[in-house]
Parts: sequence; C-alpha cells; structure tokens
Amino acid sequence: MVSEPTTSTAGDTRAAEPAGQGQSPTRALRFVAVSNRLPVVVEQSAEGWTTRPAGGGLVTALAPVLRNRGGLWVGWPGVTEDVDLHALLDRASREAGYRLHPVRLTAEEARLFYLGISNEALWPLFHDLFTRARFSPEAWRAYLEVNRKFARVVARRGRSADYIWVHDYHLMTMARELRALGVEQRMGFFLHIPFPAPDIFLKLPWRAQILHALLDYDLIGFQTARDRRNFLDCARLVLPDARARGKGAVVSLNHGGRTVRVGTFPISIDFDEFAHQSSAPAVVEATRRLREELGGRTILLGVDRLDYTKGIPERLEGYRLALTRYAELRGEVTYVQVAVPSRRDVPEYQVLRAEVDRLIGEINGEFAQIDWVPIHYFFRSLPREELLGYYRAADIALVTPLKDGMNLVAKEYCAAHVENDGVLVLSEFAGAAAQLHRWAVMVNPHDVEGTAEAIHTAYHMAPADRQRRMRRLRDSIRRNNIYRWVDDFLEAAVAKRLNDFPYQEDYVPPLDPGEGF
Ligand code: ADQ
Repeated sequence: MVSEPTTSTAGDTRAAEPAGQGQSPTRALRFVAVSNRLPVVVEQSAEGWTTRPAGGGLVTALAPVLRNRGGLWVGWPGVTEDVDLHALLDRASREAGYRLHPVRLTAEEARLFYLGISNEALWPLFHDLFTRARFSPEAWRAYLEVNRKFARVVARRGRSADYIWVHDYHLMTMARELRALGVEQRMGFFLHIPFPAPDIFLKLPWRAQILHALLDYDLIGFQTARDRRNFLDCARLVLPDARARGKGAVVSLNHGGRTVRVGTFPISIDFDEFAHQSSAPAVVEATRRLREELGGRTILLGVDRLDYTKGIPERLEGYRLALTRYAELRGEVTYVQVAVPSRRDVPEYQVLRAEVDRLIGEINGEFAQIDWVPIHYFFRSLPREELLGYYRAADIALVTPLKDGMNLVAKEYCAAHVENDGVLVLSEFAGAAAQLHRWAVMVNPHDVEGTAEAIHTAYHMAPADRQRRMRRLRDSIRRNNIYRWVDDFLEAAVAKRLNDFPYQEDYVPPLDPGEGF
C-alpha cells in the first residue's frame, strides 16, 4: 500500500515466512480481513471493559490464514464510548493469534451508517422486503464517510503484499475509497446476504454508486448462483458496457476496461467441530434431559435471530394451522422457538417482537392442555452446548426464512444429528436450499397451508426415509464445509489453498509498538 513504510519486527519475520518459503516480510502475502464488526465483543463488566471472542465459523476458518502471515482484522469494536482500545485489543490480538485493529465510529456515525443504511435500507431491500426500506440521503452520506474511514485505516496499516478481503453489505463502497487513496492491492469482497433481482435493486437511490464501487474489487463472491445472476443482471442494466464472460463457479465481468471476477461461494460451517461437540457427554445429557422434560413428545425447533427475514410469524401461523387441521399432532408435538435478540433499537424489530409474543400467546391459549404447552419460547442467546442440546433433541427443524443469504442453522442442525435422524424443513428462499433441497422437506414460507402440510409430512415421515435424507444432508455439508469455502475463495483470489497456511500452535502475534489507535 502506498502510505506506510513496513515496520519489521522479529514477530513479523516469523509470521511472514511460513512453510519454508523464505520470502521477506515485505513480499510475503498477508491477509487483511475487514468486516463491520471485529471478531471480538467489547463489553463492560464489573471489572471494567473486557473482550471475549465473538466465535463463529468464519473466524475459525480465517484464523489460520491470518495467523500464519501476521494478518490483520479491521473492524468496528461495536462501542462508541471512549474506551482504551489499545490495551484491550492488544490482549485480544495475542489470544486470537492475529492483529485486531479497530475503526472508531462516533455515536452519530454508528447511528446513520449502521442503523440508517445497513439495517434500515440495505438489509430489507436485499431481502426483497423493500416496503420496509427507508432511504435517507443523510444516512447515505454517513455510509460513504464510514467506508472512507475504514479505507483510511486499512491504507495506513497495509503493505504491498497484502490481500484485502472485505465482508458484507456494510462495506460495499470501500474498494472505491481504497482505490481513491492509491491502494492498488488485490481486493476481494464477499456478500453474506442475498443480492436482489433488478426490479428490486433498481429502487435503490444509490444503485449506480454501489455497482460502480463494487467493481473496484477484483473478486466479488456471492452465496448462490441466484445472487450472482441477479448481480450480473443489475450490472448489465445500470452499466450498459458491462459484459460477462465465462462459465462455472467464477466468471468475468468486463466494464470500463477493467475485468472483475464474480463467483459463487456458498458459505458453510465447521462440520466436524459441530458433530464432535454434539457427541460430548454434556450435550448427550442435555439432550436426554430436554426430551424427558418435554414428555418424550416430537420436538419441532426454530433457532433464529429475531429478525423479520427469518419468517417466524409466518412459521407460527403454519404451526397453528397444522394443529387445527391435524388433531393427531395435539398433545404429541412441542415446538421450541429459540430467538436471539437482535437490533433492538430498530423500531421494526420491536414490532416483530411484540407480534411473536402475541402469536405465541394466542396459540398457547388456544391449544394448551393442562399437561401440554404447544410452544416453548426462549428469547435469548444460548451457549453452544445448550444450543447443541436443542439441535440434537429436535426431531424436526423448521428453518423457514422469507429470504436468507445461506442460513447456517440448517447446516448446524444436520451436523449435530450424529445419529443420522431428524427432518429438516427448509425454505425455498434460503441460500442453503440450492445445496440441500433434494433431502429436506421444502416449503414456501409465505404459504401457510404448505407450511402446515410440511410439518404434517415431517411428523409422519418413516424412520428409514428420515435417516436416508439426513445421511445425505450430512454428507453434503461435511464435504462442503467452511474450510472448502475458504479454499475456494482463496483459490479464486490468490491461487492458494488453506494448506498453504499451516496452523502454528504456539504462535504469538507481533506487537507493533508504533500502532496507536
Ligand atoms: P445470520 O442472519 O445471523 O447470518 P445464520 O446463517 O442463520 O443467520 O446464522 C445465525 C448464527 O447464530 C448461527 O451460527 C446460529 O448458531 C447462531 N444462533 C442463532 N440462534 C441462536 C441462539 N438462540 N443462541 C445462540 N446462537 C444462536 C448472515 C446471513 C446468513 C448467512 C450468514 C453467514 O443472514 O444468511 O448464512 O450470515 O454468511
């Protein structure tokens, strides 16, 4: 990158010479991951401000790639208070094995960029719910400004051999800002949410700016072929000289003399880890207890962030209809809905919470018997062990988003079913459907009768059929796991694979005394 001379420390050298390649620190490929949030949670506790790892498959999969070459993760720490981030993130970086670098946002920037554009305009629009989208020009200016801020941090921290990998819809204009700063490194972008079809995308007041800015990346990745097709269609409409070429998982888009590669990379989970953890004695015991507490009934499970894209009210209506139509389900099935609180400061989410509370109250009021409650509802995040207990205990998972980039819950549920039992009821509009539709019970989440029917079908499915389908689901997810996803992206981005970045057990990331936040 342009602006910063390389500071070489002993740690840098070690990090820069993996696998006996003997390259100098300045020339060894290094990864800079960028996402809206850093992969740590910064929070205030009785002992003052602390951090804990945010976890998740993406972080686990990227960690070796970042650690091995002295990599960097740039993101917003999620706090706008005046916290001593230097000391906090130094410690967290040592624990993570790679450098965490914060982008500080003011409360106003966070409000406009994060809530105003990311959550209130792009999120609903990209999930086809455009009537929920609000387009504030003031918030858009803040979005551009925050993307510029991210770009400045990356440009200051960068080196000539970096590969910059940017994640998600919060940072779609960042490459443009980096290029404006003179940064010439290769940059990739992965969109975790769907990309809408032209008739929806074209409603966005800043459609041309976003498309132009995206084309400043060298590689753009989508979850599914559908998302990529939508993107290419929009690009052709907004940029008449844009031409797509090629076939397969990665194609080329030529525009204004530049070639950008556009690929499909369906994200996944650390399958083996989920399967392994699900077999732990504590999880087996939690599963047994849950089944016992729920009276040995057939358990239906929903696990979602409480988000209007996840289709929770529609699913509840489907369940209500199933109980109405099929008397044999009453007293015999129990639906457990676990919802993680999300975006509580957005009014739509408050309305959704009230609606879910109301529907659950109505259904329980209508059908409950003295020894049976049709729905158990948990409105909180669960520790991994407990979550796995629910996954394993559930005979049927209801994963019915109205639209979803991928949906990892569907894959986690299958990975946890180590006994190859359980039925996945899956929305046609989850990205996961492209991979799993042959063995899941598919539903249109808007179709209440279809959802009731799917619940009925899953309930009556013969054990041999259940097991055959679950075995296929698990095979597919095992093969296409998160490591394969990173491999495929790296291959397309820099012609390397994960094995080129072997994990170093005792690696301690270098401290860079020159770094001031
Ligand atoms: P999300 O919209 O957050 O992700 P999803 O893919 O389902 O959706 O991931 C949710 C994660 O939260 C899962 O790992 C799940 O285990 C966890 N979770 C859910 N409920 C929980 C609970 N009650 N307690 C604890 N953990 C819980 C976005 C996109 C998705 C895309 C992912 C990854 O919207 O479409 O699959 O990014 O790219």
